[in-house]
Amino acid sequence: EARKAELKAEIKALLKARNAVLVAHYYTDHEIQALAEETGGCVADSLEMARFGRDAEEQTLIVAGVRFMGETAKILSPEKTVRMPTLEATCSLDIGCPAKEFSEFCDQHPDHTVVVYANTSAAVKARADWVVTSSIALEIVEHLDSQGKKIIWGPDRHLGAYIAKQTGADMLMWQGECIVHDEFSSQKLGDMKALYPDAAVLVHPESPASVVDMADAVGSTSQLIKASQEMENDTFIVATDKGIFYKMQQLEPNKTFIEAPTGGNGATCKSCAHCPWMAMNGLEAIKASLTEGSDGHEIFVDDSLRTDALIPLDRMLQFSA
Ligand code: CIZ
Ligand code: SF4
Repeated sequence: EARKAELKAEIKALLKARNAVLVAHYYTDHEIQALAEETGGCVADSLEMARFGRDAEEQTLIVAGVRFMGETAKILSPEKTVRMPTLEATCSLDIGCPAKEFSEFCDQHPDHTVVVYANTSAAVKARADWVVTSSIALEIVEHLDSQGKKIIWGPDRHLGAYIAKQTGADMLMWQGECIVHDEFSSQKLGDMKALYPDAAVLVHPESPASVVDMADAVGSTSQLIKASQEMENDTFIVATDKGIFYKMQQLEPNKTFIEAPTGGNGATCKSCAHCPWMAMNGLEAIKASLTEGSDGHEIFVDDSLRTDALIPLDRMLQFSA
C-alpha cells in the first residue's frame, strides 16, 4: 500500500510535468479509474474516451485501456502524443478480425455497407464505411436499415445478433467474440436470479443471446451505468467486466452490485468477468508510459491508414454529436 501511494504520487507529478492526461476505460482496475479522476482525466466508455482525448488541451494522452482505444485517439489527434501503459493490451475481437481476411470478406459483398465495431485495428477501420461503439451501434444500424442498406457487421457476433434482432436489419456477420462477455452463463444466471428475486439484471450485448434474453436492461457500459441509477431496484446482477463496479458503486453507494456468473456446465471461468488485457494497465505500467522511451508505449498509425480510418470514425462522431 505504501508503494502504491508512492507510485500514485509519482504518476501525478509526471502527468503535470509532461503536460499529459490520463484517460481510462470503465474496465480498468478501480485504482486506475480513481487516479484518472483525481488527476483531471476521464473515466469513460470508448466513445467518450475518443471525444475526451480529441478535445483535451494536454499534448500527451495516456490511454489506459486496450490498443484500439489508443489507436482511435491517435487517429483523431495525430498532433498529440498518444502513449499506453503497454502496447500488449489487445482485445480478442481485434485479434479475431485480421484486416486482410476481413477485407476479402467485404470484397465478396460489394453491395453491402461495412459497419465495424470500435474494437478493431486501424486497418479494419480503414476498410469500413462506419465505425460504431456499443453505445451508438443500434441507432446507426437503424439509420442505415431505414435507407434500405444491407450491412456487413464485424467483428462481434453476439452484439451483431442483438442489433439484427432489435432492428430487423439485413446483416452479414463476422464471427468474432469477446472472451470476457462470451463466458457469461444463462444457466447459472437463472440460478442466481432465483437467489436474488428482486435484483435487476444488466447485460452488455457482447454476451450470448441466451444471457441477453434474461436482461432487464441491455446496453453499453455507459448505458448500464445509467440504468443502475435510474432503476429502483436495490440489487443488480451485472453481466459485463467487473471494472464497471467502480463507477456504479460510486454513483449509487447504497445499492448492491453482483457479478453475473461465468462458465457453463461446471467449467471454470478463464477471464472471470475481467478482461486480461484491461488488467495490464497497472500503476507500474502507467508510470513506465511516462518515463520510458516510446518503444512499447507510443502509438503510431501509418498516415494513409489514418486518413482512411478517420472517415468512418468521423461519421460516427458526427452522427452522435
Ligand atoms: O467491451 C469493450 O471493450 C467495450 C464495451 C468498449 C467500449 O465501447 O467502451
Ligand atoms: Fe475486448 Fe472484451 Fe476485453 Fe473489451 S472486454 S477489450 S471486448 S476482450
